[in-house]
Amino acid sequence: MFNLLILIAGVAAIVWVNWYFFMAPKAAVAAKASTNGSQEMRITVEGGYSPSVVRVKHGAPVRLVFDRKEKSPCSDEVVISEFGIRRFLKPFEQTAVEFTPTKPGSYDFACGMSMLLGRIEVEE
Ligand SMILES: [Cu+2]
Repeated sequence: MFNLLILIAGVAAIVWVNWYFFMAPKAAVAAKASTNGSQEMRITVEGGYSPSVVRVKHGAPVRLVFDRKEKSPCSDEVVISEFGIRRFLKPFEQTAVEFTPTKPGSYDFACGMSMLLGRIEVEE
């Protein structure tokens, strides 16, 4: 009986971990307007992107500052294909990426191997 309880708890923990990391909706964080009119967001790169979902408005320049806190080869590059961006991120440095979304939509960004994932939500 006790073993069964441990089994159930174990299965529940595994289900929760999978849900949390792969299916839970990630809250979008709105970029902040800077003095020069661009929308800025600092994204920490360490085993993933934090925040991973960034909300911006269309029609104004966006400046994403990737703050890479690791040297794992996985996050060497960041790719935002919709905006034709593929940029090398130096370990333990900040790399700014700029583009201007012209229409609303949801655009993915990822590491060079599409393992680390993020999303840019462009609103009206
Ligand atoms: Cu990768």
